[in-house]
Parts: sequence; C-alpha cells; structure tokens
Amino acid sequence: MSFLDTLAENFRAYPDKLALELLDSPRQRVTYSELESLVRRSEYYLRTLGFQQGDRVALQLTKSLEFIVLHLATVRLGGISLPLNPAYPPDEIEYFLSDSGARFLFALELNRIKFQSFIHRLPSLEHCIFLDPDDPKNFLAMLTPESTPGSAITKNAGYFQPNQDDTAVIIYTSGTTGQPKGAQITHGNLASNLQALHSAWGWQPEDVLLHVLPIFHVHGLFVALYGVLYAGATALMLRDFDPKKTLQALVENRCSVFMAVPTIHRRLINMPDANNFDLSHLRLITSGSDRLPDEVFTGFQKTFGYTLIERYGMTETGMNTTNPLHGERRLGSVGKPLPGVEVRIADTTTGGQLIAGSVGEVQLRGANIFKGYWNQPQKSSQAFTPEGWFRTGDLGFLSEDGYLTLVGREKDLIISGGMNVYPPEVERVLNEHPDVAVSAVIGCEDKDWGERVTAIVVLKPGQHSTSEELIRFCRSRLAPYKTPKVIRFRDSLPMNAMGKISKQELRNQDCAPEK
Ligand code: MCA
Repeated sequence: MSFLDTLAENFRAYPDKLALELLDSPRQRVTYSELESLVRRSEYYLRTLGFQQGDRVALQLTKSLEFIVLHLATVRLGGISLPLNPAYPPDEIEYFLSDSGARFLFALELNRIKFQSFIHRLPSLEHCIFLDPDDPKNFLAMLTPESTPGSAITKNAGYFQPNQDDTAVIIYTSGTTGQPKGAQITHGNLASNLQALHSAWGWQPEDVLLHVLPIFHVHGLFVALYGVLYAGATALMLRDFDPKKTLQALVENRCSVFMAVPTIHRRLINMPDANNFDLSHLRLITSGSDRLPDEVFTGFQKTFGYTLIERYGMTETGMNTTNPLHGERRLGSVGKPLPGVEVRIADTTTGGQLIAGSVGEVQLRGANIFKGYWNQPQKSSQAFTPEGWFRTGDLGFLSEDGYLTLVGREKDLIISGGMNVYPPEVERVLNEHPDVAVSAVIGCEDKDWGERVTAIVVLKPGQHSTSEELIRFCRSRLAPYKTPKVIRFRDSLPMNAMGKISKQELRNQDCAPEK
C-alpha cells in the first residue's frame, strides 16, 4: 500500500478528527475531511493550469497549510514535489529550479522581486504563483467549492496509483564536489520507511505530535508530518522553534510525541524553569539529524525524566536505525536497524565486510534507499557499491548485539543545528571574493549548534577585507545556516603530505576549546 492509499483511508476513517493545527498566528486548523477537500481543490486548481503527471512543483513557502496542501496535491496527482528552504538566496533557487526543470513554482509574495531577476532564464518554469500565507484572503481562502467545482468529493474520486519506483519528492543535498544533487525519494521509499517507523515507534491514531521542525527536509516532512498522517494522528505545529513556547505547547496540549534535533533538546533542558514542565505524558521523544551529545542525553533524563530515543537517517535513505521504544536506549548509539533495513560495516580500503566492533564505513540496503540523484547517473552509481550497498560516508561500528554507533565521517561535512553544511560549497563562495586568495572551512565544536561553521581565510597581498565584510558577502550568496559564524585570517594554510590543506591541523589550531 502506498502512502497515498493510507492517507485516503485516513481521510475516510477520521473525517471529523483534527489533522493539523498551526498554533502560531495565523492560527489554522483542519480536520481530516477538511484537509482532503483543500487538497482536492488544489488538485483541481493545478489541473486547470495544465498540470501533467511527472511535473515538478517547487514550493518555497513558510511552514503553512498552503505548503502542506500544495505538496500533498502534487504527489496525489502523480507529480514531483520540490520543497525548498525559504531562506535560500536567489542563486541557489535558480539552480534548483533549473536543474529540476520545475514547471510550477509557489513562492512567497515578499520574494516576488527577487525571483523576477532570474525567472526569464528558466524555460521550463511556466507558472509562478506568489502567495502570502499570512494574508486572510490567501490562496486557500480563494479555493472555494464554487471556484473549484470539479473537486467535489465523489465516492470514486481517484488519485495517482504509483509504482514503487515513481519519484514523489526531490530534496536537494549539497555534496563535497560540484553542485547540489536532487535526491529522488520514491513512493516505495516512503511507504517502506513509514511502515517501519510506524511499528518501531508504536504510532497510534490517538497520538498528538508537537511539530517544531522545518518541513522542507526529510525529518520534519516525512518522519514527523507524514508519520502523523500515516497514523491518522494529529500534528500541532509551531512555525519557528522557541523553547518556552515548545514546553508550554507540549504540556497544554498533552502531546504524546515530540521529534527534534540535539540543538533543540539542549535548548529545552537549558531553560531556567525547565523542571517546572511535566512531560510525563509524552510516550515518544526522538532525536536525530545530528549526533546526540552524551550530556544532552543524560541532561534530558535528569530534567524531564525521559530517555531520548536517538535514531539515524539521511536524505537519501530516510530512517535507517533507531533505539527501541521498549528496550535499552543506549547512550552514544543510534540503535538497531529498522525492519527491512540492512546495515553493514565495510573496510574503507578493501570494501570488505567487517566484524562487530571494527570501525568502517556504514553501508545500507533496503526499500528505504533512494533510487538516485535527479539527472546524475554517474553520481548516483558512485553512491552505491557494485553489490548495491549505499555508501553513507559515515564511519561507525556494530556491537555484538546489533547496535550501531557512529564515530565520524569520511566526507567533509559539518552538521550545524541539524543542518548539513558542505565546506567546499562555502569555500567556493569565499574564494569568489576579490580579496580572498584561498579559504578553508571547518566545523568547530559548539555547545549550541553542535558544530560551528568556521572559515580560515588567506587574503591576497595588500587586501584588508574584514570578517564582517566576508560574512556579509557569504550571506548574500548562501543560506544563513551555511554562512560562517567565525572567520579567522592567516598568512598561509597548513598542507599535509598529499599537498592538500590539512583541515585536521586547522581544527587543532583554530577551534579554540569552548569554556
Ligand atoms: C538558524 N541559524 C543557524 C541554524 N539555524 N545557523 C547555523 N545552523 C543552523 N542550523 C541561524 C539563523 O540564520 C540566524 O542567523 C540565527 O541562527 C538565529 O536564527 P533562528 O531562526 O532564530 O534560528 P533558530 O530558530 O534558533 O534555529 C535553530 C534550529 C533550526 C531550531 C535548531 O536550525 C532547526 O530547526 N534545525 C533543524 C533542522 C532540521 O530539521 N534538519 C533536518 C535535516 P542570523 O542571526 O545571522 O540571521 S537532516 C534530515 O532530515 C535527516 C534525514 C535526518 O536524519 O533527520
């Protein structure tokens, strides 16, 4: 059964039940039947614009009902949804739209002028619709039954019946080389991963999840939001994360499920009055997207009396492993493979499989693994071993009893607040600055972000750019979370024996230990 089948069943099974509520202003709430009718009207609207199966629909919107409804309408019509971070600057957006060949774009009204500077360069982009989800006369209000007569719910009204291999969503990920790549997530990937998580985490229709994550990533979109819709449960959503509002909402609404990244969990336990919040009604609290530091694991236990469930996933694979809901939630480990997911540890030189306890590359197989990068056959095949194992680039080991522990990465990657930052992408931007001779970007340990994006820059002779100027330059070309938080200047960069910049030496010298 596809996710779309389960969603359709839940539309029928829980017509009057609250499906989604956005707790921020403007407050929006819909039952399952209201959600279905908004999705159908959006499908009708897209069809009147000439939508065809396989069309790519880009969404660069804030976390809103508009985003969710348009996203669901796209996949139910057999299209490919392209969720985009609203903070991406125009250069990055132009690349995503052009690479994916998007035919539709829904973007924020306030970005209209920015988009107008490049839209004419995108021949496949036929429809740009600018919305303001904060306006009461917004897009959804315009989709009345009268304006969308063909969307009336009939018993036999259909939706796309996907093959396992049909792409449902493309999520762009950066990389260590070249431009970002569009990971194609198929209907088969979604169904298998949702089913696995449903049983591992004991999802129930009675569950109420507090949703504080962005919905343009796998974590917030599939693990949290789809998790709710798949279970016929309820999602209460905050657009932005705020520790106080989060604790209040968890308690006031007696939520049963909460999912977050370590930066968020740390900020919750650091609230001065955290002890006053009784979270004992929560049955499932997970942590992912970044390594969970030991002190956050134990701090959460001490403050809230709850042992966090750390799990491990990637954009290309969805969720791979989790600590158990019932059983030992092991400190420092990301748990055991989910049903249907195979995990092996491979020697980084020979590629041979290693025994328990030995550190090597984590490799994965299963119906959860993506089918490849959009229009990138070579990069797609490089992502797999000849035997079909997906190479994660993460280093780890399995214990005798099957728990996976991650110990590092083979690839040059920084994870800041749960967001992946690829240093070469930041270096490329810095090196474009006329005053910069060369730069190297590293992640320094940071109590709040996990890792802090730090750039070491060598200026051209006679140039005097300041760190503020270079940060401003990066801000205009990169999403804010990729922009270095710190820039240090040096006369030269240390080289290793291979003649490459030694990032390890830079980390030793330039990441001053935090007090
Ligand atoms: C915001 N800023 C950041 C980050 N987020 N800087 C570095 N790293 C970040 N992650 C910057 C802003 O640009 C701003 O900079 C300043 O920090 C404060 O912004 P604000 O919006 O207030 O940030 P925040 O609300 O404090 O956000 C922190 C956050 C957020 C809540 C931890 O980053 C977040 O929601 N992270 C979760 C990301 C996530 O869901 N990742 C999943 C992808 P300035 O002041 O200069 O303007 S990974 C995934 O999906 C895989 C499959 C998995 O396993 O989960």
